[in-house]
This record gives sequence, structure tokens and C-alpha cells, in this order.
Amino acid sequence: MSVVASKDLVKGVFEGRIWAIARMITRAEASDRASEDALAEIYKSSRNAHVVGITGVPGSGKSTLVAELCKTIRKSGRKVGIIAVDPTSPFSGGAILGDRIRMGELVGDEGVFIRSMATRGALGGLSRATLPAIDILDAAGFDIVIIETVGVGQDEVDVVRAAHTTVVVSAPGLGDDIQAIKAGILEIADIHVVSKCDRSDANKTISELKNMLAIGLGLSAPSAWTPSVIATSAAKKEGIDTLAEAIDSHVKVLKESGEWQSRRLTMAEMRLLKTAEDILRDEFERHRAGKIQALVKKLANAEIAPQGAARKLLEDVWKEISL
Ligand SMILES: Nc1nc2c(ncn2[C@@H]2O[C@H](COP(=O)(O)OP(=O)(O)O)[C@@H](O)[C@H]2O)c(=O)[nH]1
Ligand SMILES: [Mg+2]
Repeated sequence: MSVVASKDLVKGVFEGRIWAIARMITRAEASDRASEDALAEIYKSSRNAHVVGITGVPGSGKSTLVAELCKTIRKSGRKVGIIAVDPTSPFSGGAILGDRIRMGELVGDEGVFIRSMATRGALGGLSRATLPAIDILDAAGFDIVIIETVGVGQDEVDVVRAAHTTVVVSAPGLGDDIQAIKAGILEIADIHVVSKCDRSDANKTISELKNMLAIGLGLSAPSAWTPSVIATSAAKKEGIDTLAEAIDSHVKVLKESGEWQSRRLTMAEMRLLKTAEDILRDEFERHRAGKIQALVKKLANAEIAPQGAARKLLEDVWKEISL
């Protein structure tokens, strides 16, 4: 494959070309300095997309729902980007293939871009390239960017800080009736979805969730927006319009109340801190080689304490770091 010059790639992204978007995301995943300028240019011209995070335990029906939601949003002519972040499936993995097949109907539509990404770690959360990928899709003129992540707990907080609107999906028949509770993600939802409502046991899940919200479990910070519970069935194509409407009205309410602006600041703060952490971690990994053996020996022989050893290591590494 020929190497495309950064400026041509950026131009292609601004023109909304799928090939350019795909390649630019690949470069962002490599996270080398070479793509930094291009990504900076892209970041500066992005800020219009509505970022929607969709999370829930594996098997709760997220991918199926996202595909249906995408079709519904497309009817309004808006362009939809989808980024599926799944720790259980590395790039070549079977689950990704499953996603592709399920979303197959969307393939060939120029107004849809779908990308699967592996996560940073085994516990979920966002992949490092997820945020740059959102910028790229935004700059390419995508109106809505949907991030599908696996809801497994703490790291999901990442998703909220990366999205304007967070949808938490619970499904009947997965053991714990309200899976969001077990994962501790009930309170991050702007919108609750109970999926698979064609199943007879769905009503139980819905009423449990509503009870939970009524007694204040999952209460988020005071807001002009009250999280709603929406029943969907991707199989029967029910409730998808309602969900699409709720996603749109969430933005409207936040903009009217002024919370949109504060949410943008929260997102920018997360971005700043995450990026700084990433740089720090990279620099540490790059420069620690050759510096740990002597310290390890001393530590093993209890000639030095862990805190002191770690400080010494950091001091040594620090000298070589150039930002
Ligand atoms: N009955 C029913 N099953 C569904 C529905 N949506 C998804 N499923 C099934 O639930 C399983 C998990 O779906 P998937 O979208 O991959 O869930 P994900 O892991 O959360 O992305 C699959 O076997 C789907 O066929 C639905 O609306 N009704
Ligand atoms: Mg999925």
C-alpha cells in the first residue's frame, strides 16, 4: 500500500472520504509523533458531532441496537459514525466478525462509517485511539458518533466523559436483572434502555429498573434532564424511534440549560489528563530499559525500600525525558 502524505489524508478526511477516515484512524492507533500534526489540525476543526456512548454488559444487545438506531438516524439524512470498543475481541477476533455481519446492511452506505477497536486493557474502557477517532469522524462531517463499549465497571466512567449522551443497556435473561447495578454504571446513564423487549421476561427487568430509579439508586448530579427508561426490541424494530428522539432531546435540553457547555469542559479536562497520562506512560516505558536491573537486585536484597527504589528509578528516567 502506498504511503499517503499527511496533508492529503487530512484533506480526504475534511472531504468525508471513507478511505481517508479509515487510514487516519489507523495512524491514530499507531500513536506515533508523525501523525500528531495531522491529528491536531483535525481536532481544531472538529466540534459539531454529537457523541453518544452506548454501554452495557456483553450480550445485552448493544451492537444489534446500534445497527437499528443507525438506520433510524440515517432516515433524517444525518451521517452516523460507529466505533465499537470491545476488550473481548481483538481486531481479528470472531466477535468483531459477528458485529460486521450484523451491521452488514449498513455497509455500502456512504453516510455510515463503522470501526471496531480493541481496548487498552482486559477490563474495558476506551481504546487510546477512540477519542482521536471521534475527532476524525467529527471533522469528516459525521453528525452523530456512536461509541459502543462493554459495560464492566469503573472504566466505563471514561465513556461518560467522552460522550455528550450516555445510554446504558440492560437486557432480560442475563442473570442479574439490572446488569448496570452489578457493573456500578446505573448512575452514568442519561438514557436507560431495556433491550430485547420482545421477550416475555422483559417487563420484570423494566419494572425493576424503574423501581431502582424511583428510590434514587443511580441518581446522577442535579440536571435539567431526567434519565428516562426506554424499552426497545431490535428484533421487532420497536422503541428505536423513541430512543433516537430521546438522544436528540437530551442535547436540546442540555443546550437550553447551559449544561452542554459544562459537559464540554468536563470532556476537555478528561482529554487533557488522559493525554498527559498517555505521554507520561509512553516516556516511562521508553526510557526505563537498562535502569531497573540494579534497583531490582537491591530491592530483592532489602538494601533499599520500594518507595526509595521507585523514586530513584523515576529520577533516572526523568533525566532522559524530553517532551
Ligand atoms: N430476542 C431478542 N434478542 C436480541 C435482540 N437484540 C439482540 N439480541 C440477541 O442478543 C445477543 C447479543 O446481541 P449483541 O447485539 O451482540 O449484544 P452486545 O454484546 O451487547 O453487542 C444476540 O444473540 C442477539 O441476536 C432483541 O431485540 N431481541
Ligand atoms: Mg457488541
